[in-house]
Amino acid sequence: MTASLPRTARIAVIAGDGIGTEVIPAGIDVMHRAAGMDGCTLEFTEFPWGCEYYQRTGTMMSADALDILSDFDAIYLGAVGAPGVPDHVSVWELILPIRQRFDQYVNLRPMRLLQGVPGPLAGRSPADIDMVCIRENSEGEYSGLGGRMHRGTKHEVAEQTGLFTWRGIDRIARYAFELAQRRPRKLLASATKSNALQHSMVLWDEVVESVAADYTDVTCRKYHVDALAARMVTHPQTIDVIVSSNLFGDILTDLGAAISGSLGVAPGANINPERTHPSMFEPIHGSAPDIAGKGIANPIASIWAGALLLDHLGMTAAHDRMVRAIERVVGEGGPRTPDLGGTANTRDVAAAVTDALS
Ligand code: GGG
Repeated sequence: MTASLPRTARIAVIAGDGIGTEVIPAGIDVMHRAAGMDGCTLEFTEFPWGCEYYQRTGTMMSADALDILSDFDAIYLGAVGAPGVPDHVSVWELILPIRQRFDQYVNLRPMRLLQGVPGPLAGRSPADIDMVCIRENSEGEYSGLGGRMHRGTKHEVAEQTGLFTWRGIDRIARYAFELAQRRPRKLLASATKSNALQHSMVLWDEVVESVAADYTDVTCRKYHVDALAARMVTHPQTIDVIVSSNLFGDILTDLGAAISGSLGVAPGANINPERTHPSMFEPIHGSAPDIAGKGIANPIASIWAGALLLDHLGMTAAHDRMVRAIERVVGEGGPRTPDLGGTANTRDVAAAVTDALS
């Protein structure tokens, strides 16, 4: 029996700061059109949360923000961060509480060199760079545990504790193995550092190894994260799915975006696989204050994140249509923003992707 297509979806939008406010409207336009082609209606509700809100009110979101967001089918996030607001405030008062409260423990980040993009690695084709990172998104190095003592003195001490649980590693590893099983190469690279982190990463290795026994059709190899970073550059064609801790995945996916040509093309999905809470979709880039306001930010990462959102809601045809349109615009010499060597602006690229939907 085929599942019926959802007819409407309610999506909370937090465009946030900087270029988030430029790329998210572009993504919304494309999503409306792509979903509308199947007769689906998307209702977007925008929330003014972010650094400007913080500067006015002293908090990044309203006190009831998480309760409000819990009523939506999904959350579409732009970027947070602005000069004058410490980065740990913008991340710890908006992105991380949403991920943690809604148990979005999977951070899925595709990293693909699209046809026609001049990536920085000489001689590499799209077949060589086609990876997905499954980053643990609820604990690890971003558990928030720790503190500072003797502030402002020469005796100051800071402690940041990574929290790794058997359950947290087991569930992210299973998600990654299941994804690897559905991909042609069926390869899984586990990012570790158990030679130096003798508690957390040894537990990580043990749990990943025990989960591997349930997925014998997947070839799983562990790599120390430093060696894996080098391998992504020197032998990207050997990497398929990566499973990583929170911090390692954050770093590896910026690297993966860079070898795919630009951070401006890299989407991310913060997924609650059990669907007990809404999932959140975002470009992986930040607010880019250096180019904010110029209208030249690449909207592809946001459009692609929007496609992942629709796929999560069961609108798979709309997802496929959006990804094909991105591939067509980039691959057939359509408009490009400066990060990809072009001179087009955000709106030109979004309009070209909308026109390429079919
Ligand atoms: N696109 C959302 C954004 O602003 N990301 C910036 C960032 O540093 N995020 C931290 C993370 O992904 O953990």
